[in-house]
This record gives sequence, structure tokens and C-alpha cells, in this order.
Amino acid sequence: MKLILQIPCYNEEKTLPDVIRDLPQKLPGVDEIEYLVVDDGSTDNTAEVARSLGVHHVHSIGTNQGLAAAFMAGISQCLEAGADIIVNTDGDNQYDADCIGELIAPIIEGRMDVVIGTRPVEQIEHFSPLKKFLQRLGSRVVRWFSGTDIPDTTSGFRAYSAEAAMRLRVLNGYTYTIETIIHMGHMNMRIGHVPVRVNPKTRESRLIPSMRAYIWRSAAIILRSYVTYKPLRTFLYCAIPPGLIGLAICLRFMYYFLLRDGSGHIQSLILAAILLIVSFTMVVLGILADLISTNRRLIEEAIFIQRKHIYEIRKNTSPTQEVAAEMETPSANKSSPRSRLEIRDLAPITANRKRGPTCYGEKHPLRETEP
Ligand SMILES: Nc1nc2c(ncn2[C@@H]2O[C@H](COP(=O)(O)OP(=O)(O)O)[C@@H](O)[C@H]2O)c(=O)[nH]1
Ligand SMILES: [Mg+2]
Repeated sequence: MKLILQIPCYNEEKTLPDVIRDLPQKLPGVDEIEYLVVDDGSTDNTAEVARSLGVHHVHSIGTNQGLAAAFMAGISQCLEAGADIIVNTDGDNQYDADCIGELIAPIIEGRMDVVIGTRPVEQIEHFSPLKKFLQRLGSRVVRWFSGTDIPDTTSGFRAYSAEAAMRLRVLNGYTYTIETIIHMGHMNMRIGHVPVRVNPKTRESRLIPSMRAYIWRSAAIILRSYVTYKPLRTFLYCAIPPGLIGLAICLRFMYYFLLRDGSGHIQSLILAAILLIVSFTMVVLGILADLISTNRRLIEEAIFIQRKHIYEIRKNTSPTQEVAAEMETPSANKSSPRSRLEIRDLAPITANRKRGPTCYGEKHPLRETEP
């Protein structure tokens, strides 16, 4: 059982030494533990500090692409390095690394696919009452939209089995926390949660520069994720109000037309017709969106099968065998820049984020091919 602890970092040179120092080197049920730092285009010496601390994998993205992209790049790298379990933690030393054992236990026992660490939000002193309230409210909304029972939906302290990690994908360019829960909830993954401890605050949150911006961005992510995963239901909900109002006005018109004087009320009839057309359009859009989402699911499944296939091949191939296989490759293939399909090729695309030319630029110790 190989565990990789991944830390997405943006300018974390000051706190990274403490994070790495606290990470476990041995855990029950785990044979191998490695660390992976994703340097998300830091302008400080995050990557150099990580290397000097002996981090096994340092993956530099090149330009700053945001937490969602950094997280997904890390997941792909962990899978390429053959992780059976991946734990994500923050580079600001927010989470107590002593809880990693409890976080991965349900996955080792095969009871869960994903485990999310629940912070003691109410007891965190540096969280303002407003932040605590929004935390409770936000988690409740995400639970409702995702159909899960996760108490702390914005916690970044999480453990994933390799298979769950292969199914992960994030479409927004901001943060992965909320969208992955909604996605995983709709995929009926087994998502557990365990209480975790947090360390004293080391710096202000960079992800939440202002409460208002955070609320807007989170609300947009929740709505967009819900439309993506439940399109028919969303459009049907939108079709109900105009449909009902239009029908009521229609019935009123029929009443006057058939049982009373039979003239007038043309304006209300026009309004009813408009409302019924809007409602009908919503239903049609819902059906179309549902058909498109069926395609998305098929594509997701195909990507998952490919990722799993590549993962298993790489897991069962030693680095020496890989080099031998490379040497046996016919020269025609060698002339192409990169002939072998890799897990990262199937990494889900993050919307609104362009991968810079240096993305995935760092050479992986197990990978001999160039991007
Ligand atoms: N804010 C921010 N954090 C990033 C980015 N890329 C990676 N990270 C990392 O994401 C993690 C979470 O960020 P943090 O500011 O601690 O957010 P918080 O825990 O939600 O308050 C940290 O380890 C950051 O270094 C980025 O572009 N912006
Ligand atoms: Mg943090």
C-alpha cells in the first residue's frame, strides 16, 4: 500500500518546512509514504525549499493556475507515481498531520472511497462568527445539492482511494472542494468523514480574500455543478413556475370564455401563451441537456477506464522494465516527441485555465519521456 501526501502550494516557502516536518513517515497498514508538492507558479522559493526538505516529488506548474488546477495536477502526478491512497493537505500547515492515520483508515479497510476531515469549526478561535455561520450554511447547502452528509464541505484535508482519484474532475478554476463533493455525491461514491484537528493560524486565508467574493464564487460553483450533474431536474424546476401560472391564466380565460360573456381577456391569454411557451422551452432544454449529460457520463467512464488501465500497467511495471521497454521501442516511434499515453494526458481539463507551456514541465523520476 503506497500513500502519497500531496500539498498544493502557492508561495508557501515560510510554512512548508513545518508542514513537511510534521508529515508521518510510517503509518499502520501503509508500506510506503511519499510526499508531493505542487508548486502553483509560486514567485517565492517554494519549489527549492521543497527539494531541500527531501520531498520525493516536486511538480512545478510554471504559471499560477489556481488551487483547482494545482489540485488536479497533483492528483494526476500521484496516480502516475503509483499511489494507492492520496491525502491532500494545505501548505499553510492548517491541518494537524497526526490525523492522517485516522483519515486513511476507512480507505485501508475498504469501507470508503473518500474521507473528508471535519474541522472543529465552532471551536476555531480565528474564525469570526460570520465565517462560522457561513460555514454552517454553506455546508448545509452543499449537502443538499450533493445528497451527502459531509459536515465540513470546504475542508481541504481529504483522503482518496486511487480509483476515486481517477474519477475526480473539476471544471471550475477556483477551488475543488465543493465541486468534487457534488460530483462524487452524484456518482454515489462512498464518502466518509472523520473529525480532525487544526493547527494555530499561520497566515490569512488566500482563498477567501473577502467574504462577499467567496460567497458569490461558491454559489456560482454550486449552481453550475448542480446544472452539470442534474440538468433535467434543474430545467424542470425552472419550467414549473411559468407553466403553473400560464395554466392558471388559461383556465381563467376558459371560464370567462365558456361560462360568462365570452369576450375580452385577450391580454391575459397572450401572457398565458408566453408563459406556457417559456415553460415548454425549459422542458425541451432540460431534455437536450440531459442527453448531453449522458454523453458526458460516457466520456467520463471511458476516461476512467483508460486511466485505470494505464495506472495498472504502470503499477505492474518496474522502472527497469520501463527503461527496457523504451529501448525496445522501434526507432520510428522514438522520433515522435512522446509516443506513450500517460495518466496526465487524461487529466480532466479545468475550465477557464490555460495550461502554460511549462505545465507538467518537471521530469518525474519514474518517467523517462519528455512532455
Ligand atoms: N489561494 C491560493 N491557494 C493556492 C493556489 N494554488 C495553490 N494553493 C494552495 O491551496 C491551499 C489552500 O489555500 P489557503 O489560502 O490555505 O485556503 P484556505 O485553507 O481555504 O484558507 C494552500 O496550500 C495554498 O498554497 C492559488 O492559486 N491560490
Ligand atoms: Mg489553508
